[in-house]
Amino acid sequence: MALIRQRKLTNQQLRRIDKQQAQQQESIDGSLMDGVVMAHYGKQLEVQVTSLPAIIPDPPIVAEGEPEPFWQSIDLGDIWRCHARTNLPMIATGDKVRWVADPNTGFGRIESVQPRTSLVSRPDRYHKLKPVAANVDILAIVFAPLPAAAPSLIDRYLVVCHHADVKPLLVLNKADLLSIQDYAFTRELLTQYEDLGYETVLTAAPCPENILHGAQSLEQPDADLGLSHLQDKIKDKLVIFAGQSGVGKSTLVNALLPESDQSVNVISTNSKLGQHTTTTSRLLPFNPDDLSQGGIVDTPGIREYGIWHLTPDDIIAGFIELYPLAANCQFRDCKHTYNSKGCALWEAVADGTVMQRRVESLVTLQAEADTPTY
Ligand SMILES: Nc1nc2c(ncn2[C@@H]2O[C@H](COP(=O)(O)OP(=O)(O)O)[C@@H](O)[C@H]2O)c(=O)[nH]1
Ligand SMILES: [Mg+2]
Ligand SMILES: [Zn+2]
Repeated sequence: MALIRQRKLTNQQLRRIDKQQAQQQESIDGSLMDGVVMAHYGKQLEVQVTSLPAIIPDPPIVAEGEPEPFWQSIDLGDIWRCHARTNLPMIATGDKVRWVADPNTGFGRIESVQPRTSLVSRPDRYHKLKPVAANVDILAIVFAPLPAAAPSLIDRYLVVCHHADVKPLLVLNKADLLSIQDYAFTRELLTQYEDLGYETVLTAAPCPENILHGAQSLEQPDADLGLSHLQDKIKDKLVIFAGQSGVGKSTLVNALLPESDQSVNVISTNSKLGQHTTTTSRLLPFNPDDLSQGGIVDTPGIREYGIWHLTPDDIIAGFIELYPLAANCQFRDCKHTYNSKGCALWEAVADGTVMQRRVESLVTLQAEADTPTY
């Protein structure tokens, strides 16, 4: 066995190292500031300045005739390109971070990540689970009379919300079509989820198809069929919109954001790194100057949200009315299928205390989670 020779340092050397480290730490501490991750491009991130550092660096003094060196002042609300320290866990859009900015390069470095209130993850194309949005308050599950709502998809998103610690909000969009298309079915569906304790809201997004926009709803003569009820519910919150294609997510998101052109104030750097291509997700604030007023995390691909990473127990935990009943099933490993012996869920279906389709949704999702697709 090879002997590892430890170099012995004298006390004086140790003291000197301690002092150097303390000095380095002090200079980092003075430059540290708060920020929020606004977008994520693989290795690079965009961070918005939400507090200024204790020590604000002075711009260089340029002698007459000398060329001006690159200098980027640190201002509240600006967005900087950043790298993360290598030893940090994976960072997501919406993360609150402590970071330092270097005015000489226009680049920042994330030093630490603050504790999260919630974390939405999804598998990347290699089926590896990636965090995509942190500190999201609400996941808006959007559905519509047309294309017709798929209740099992709503149940799937409710499971996702439960697992990510995000509050679900059921948004029935295209309410202008309610009086003519599938009225009874869609209204009943909404009531079912309200009875389970979930919040719901009706919207009609401003768009050419919406002929009733601005007019009064047949159902709620006093209600304006626009966005105000949704706006009330997501005020000061960070929201993700999910749901089937064609239900109006993009239309809603565009109507909720202050400028249709979501160009952001990204600090240009003197680097030659070129343009970024894809982003995993981006935070679009309701008020770009005040992130505490919330916003929308635009996350491509959340539609195809797989649940293979969840266990059957995780999944039933997301069925809030079924979860407490499962303890009464005759067998601990009950699959809760129609002919499972002594299944408490099906007894409750027979009693009419729970909905059959919710139990069927549960069984489908648990089976899916049991059979990974990769
Ligand atoms: N009638 C009606 N049409 C809508 C409403 N919201 C969106 N649409 C239309 O539905 C179609 C799909 O909308 P889009 O926002 O692209 O859906 P997404 O796939 O969920 O992002 C578009 O033609 C929209 O103009 C609405 O509230 N009422
Ligand atoms: Mg869209
Ligand atoms: Zn059972």
